Amino acid sequence: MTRSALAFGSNLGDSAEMIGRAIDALDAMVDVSVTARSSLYATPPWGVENQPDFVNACALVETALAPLDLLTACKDLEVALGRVPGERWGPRLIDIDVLWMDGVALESERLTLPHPRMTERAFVLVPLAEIAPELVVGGQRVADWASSIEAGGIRKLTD
Ligand code: PH2
Ligand code: MG
Ligand code: MG
Repeated sequence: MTRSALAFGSNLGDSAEMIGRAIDALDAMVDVSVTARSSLYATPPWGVENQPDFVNACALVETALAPLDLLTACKDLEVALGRVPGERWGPRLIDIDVLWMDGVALESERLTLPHPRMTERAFVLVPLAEIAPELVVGGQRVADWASSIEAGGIRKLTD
């Protein structure tokens, strides 16, 4: 089993409900167990600014799946939950990103690990720091990345 960190985002529909269903569905998979889930956070949209605020969260899992199989499981789950193709960085019902897998450095067409932009995004770092402060990416603890990033506008929702 390999430890992995996942990020969840949604800004269409009942976003809190979508993220909860996504995490529950992952936990129900035979090859994936959720070991920690962060609080939900309301976050200002990044990339394309003219869209509703997002709800974001992170989870830690233990998985028997290889990296690309975990990615496929996440992408299939997005579709099962109703995601339809849309603009890059645009509004979405549910987005599930594989951020990190223990001991895995990978650069492929479908997946780069650790996620190349995770240390630049407060909407990832703030929830991740809540459940995995000691995780090291890019030579620094997630807690340190999170405390040095501009996180204005991010609000913790009730958990
Ligand atoms: N996801 C994006 C683009 N912009 N902004 C926030 N705040 N949260 C997201 O999850 C997000 C985003 C593309 O995946
Ligand atoms: Mg994303
Ligand atoms: Mg994605």
